[in-house]
Amino acid sequence: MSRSFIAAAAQLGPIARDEPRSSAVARMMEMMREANARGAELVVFPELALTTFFPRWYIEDEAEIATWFETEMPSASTQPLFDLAAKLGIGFHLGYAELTPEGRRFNTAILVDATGKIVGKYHKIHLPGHWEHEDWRPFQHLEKRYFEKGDLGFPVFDAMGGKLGMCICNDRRWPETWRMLGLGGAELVVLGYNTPLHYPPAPEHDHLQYFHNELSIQAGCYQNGLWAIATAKAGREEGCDLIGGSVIVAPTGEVLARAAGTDDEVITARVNLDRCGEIRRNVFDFAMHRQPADYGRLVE
Ligand code: CDV
Repeated sequence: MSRSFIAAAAQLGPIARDEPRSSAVARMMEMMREANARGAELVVFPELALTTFFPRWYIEDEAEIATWFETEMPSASTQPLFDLAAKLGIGFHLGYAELTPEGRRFNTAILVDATGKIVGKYHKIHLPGHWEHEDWRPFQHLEKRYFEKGDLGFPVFDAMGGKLGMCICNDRRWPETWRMLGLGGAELVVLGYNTPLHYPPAPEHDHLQYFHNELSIQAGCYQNGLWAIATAKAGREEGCDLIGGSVIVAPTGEVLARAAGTDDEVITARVNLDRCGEIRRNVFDFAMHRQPADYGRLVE
């Protein structure tokens, strides 16, 4: 497979609380067709892409919580997306809430190859938010309540002719995420996010939400010499505004494509994995310049 290919971020607009998975999947299939028509070989969908962002509600009833989770993948409602990917010969990345056979709950992302086969899985490690209902918040962010911390580390997979890693939303703000993936040899990192425009614990930074999104991704790409495709679920979802700003970023840190709005939108750019060397053979040549013996505090 060529190490130079067109890739797409397929940003989703809001998903209503009562919108069935079949509707979200139909929207993603339409964007997959558009990405394919533009020559894309990989399409990246957002975090928790099958439903509304349910951690904004406090739910006590276990049976009700379970309705937001997938017990199998592909499932009856997602099978059409897998079938279309195989028919078009296009790979994809998808985020969803996973309930394992052992009853464990994860915020999960998968990588599916051009034959429709799952070739990689990641469980979100940096879970933001809180555990219990907090009255003062205009909306909740209960990821710590509904999900366990990821147990798979930061794996890197052989895909798209190179090495591909994943992370999910809040992970992108942490330099450790990018460094772990960079040290694992990742040449492309794909991720999805649901980022409210209003961050209740620090509202004085609300006007910086788009800036901090790009800052984190651009820094991660540059400091590790890798590509990123970052895809939002965006727009006013059940009264909560989510940022858009999906981007495709080069190893130089340059933004090559950016979503313009906050609805369903496909952006594309050519990803040439050989360009990682522009950074990795130079200022961030890890073997030559990294000094891990002096980084002990990072893992204390
Ligand atoms: N889904 C997320 O992880 N959202 C966080 C918000 C809550 C800060 C984010 O990092 O965008």
